Amino acid sequence: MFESLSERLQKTLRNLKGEGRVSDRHVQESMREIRMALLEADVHFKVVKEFVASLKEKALGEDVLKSLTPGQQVVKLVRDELVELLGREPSELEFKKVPPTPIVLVGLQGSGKTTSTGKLAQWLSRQGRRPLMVSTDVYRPAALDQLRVIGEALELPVFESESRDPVQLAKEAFAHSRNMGFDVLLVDTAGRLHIDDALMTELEQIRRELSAEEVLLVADAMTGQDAVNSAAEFNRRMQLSGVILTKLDGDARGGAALSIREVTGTPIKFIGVGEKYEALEVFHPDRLAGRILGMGDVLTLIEKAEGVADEEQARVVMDKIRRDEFTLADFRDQLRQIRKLGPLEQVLGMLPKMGPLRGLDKVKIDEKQFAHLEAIINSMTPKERASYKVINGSRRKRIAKGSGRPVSEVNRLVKQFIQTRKMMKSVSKGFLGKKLPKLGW
Ligand SMILES: Nc1nc2c(ncn2[C@@H]2O[C@H](COP(=O)(O)OP(=O)(O)O)[C@@H](O)[C@H]2O)c(=O)[nH]1
Ligand SMILES: [Mg+2]
Repeated sequence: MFESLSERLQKTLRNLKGEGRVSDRHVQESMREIRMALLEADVHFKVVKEFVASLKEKALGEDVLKSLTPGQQVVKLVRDELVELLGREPSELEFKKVPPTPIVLVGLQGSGKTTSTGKLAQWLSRQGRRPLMVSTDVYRPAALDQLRVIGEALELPVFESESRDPVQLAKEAFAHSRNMGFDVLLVDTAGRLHIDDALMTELEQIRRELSAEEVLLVADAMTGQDAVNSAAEFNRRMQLSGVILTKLDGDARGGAALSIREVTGTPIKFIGVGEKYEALEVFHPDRLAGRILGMGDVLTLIEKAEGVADEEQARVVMDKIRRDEFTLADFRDQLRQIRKLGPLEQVLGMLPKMGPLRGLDKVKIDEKQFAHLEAIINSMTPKERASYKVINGSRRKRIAKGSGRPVSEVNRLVKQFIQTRKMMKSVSKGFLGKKLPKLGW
């Protein structure tokens, strides 16, 4: 899912990241690209307009243009705007103080209500709740059978009765859950191909009779703008408390996810990502934003790094690298900085799983190695630290003795240092556009 949107956004932002400085023009052009990418992903045009306007204002702000890493800053802005659009914090189900809590699932026919009822029942039961399911879709006998089959497969109870009146059925099921100690009642309702008045009246009655505060709209992400429009209509009639966005495993372009919250003001609470009953996830705005931008937790990493290294210091290092003046002493400083970020494996684990840094997240790091590297550099004379080229064979032997490490390790360090210089040079030219030279450890 979201592949084309991610690809386009990533490409645009990659171009920006490569720039040491960005100008107004760069930002304007990128905004145009972002706008196109969102429209192509089927995001509602009003949402796109506001999104880009707000982004542009921030991106053209002093902070970004003057920053050392303007491209990165823009990426961060895009990500923050996406998170904002998607609702910032995950939105949880509200349970009543006095159980049972009724949860009514509504939506168009085929959107995934019945499947989601089963998925949610299982999810709740795994959370330690005791859910009961009921279908009020009395118009199609097959609908009742469908939920019964799901209940059997999940080994979770489904309420049935003689009644063929949807509101009556819901009331009976509610009384049954209270009497039998079920703490959640999931009400799977009938759907229509289009929203119609009779159905809305029926759903509204069910909501009122059960005093249901959780009314979840089940919307099919594959239907794009239609899902958004019907969500707006359902919301107008039903006071929705949230959305379950289904079929995000398919080739949905993602526009629905990005528009629903903004258009309805209703949070996405869960997403359906497959036909299996396990395929239900709590919706995390930040994770989806990250996924769209294909960036793993790299922003957390940037934030951490920002906390450790101050900009001025970073500027000095960058200048040194550009002028080829990066020394072993600087290398040692950098090693110390990196270690301050935390255990290295954890740091590498935050890198994106795709792109040029692919695979680095799985590298095993021996923390002791870092201490050894530092010991070796400490055993060098200031002159050696300032210019690695003087470190000949006899000096290497002396350094090895002084640090208590084998000569082979000293050799390796010098080699690594040379490679790191090379790599940093290409990083300083914008690493996301280029392949990284292989690291030697
Ligand atoms: N791929 C995929 N299919 C889903 C998902 N949710 C539901 N479906 C499928 O969508 C179809 C309609 O689902 P159903 O629950 O009967 O929809 P209802 O008419 O709203 O009750 C079924 O074939 C489901 O297997 C999902 O998250 N991913
Ligand atoms: Mg159904």
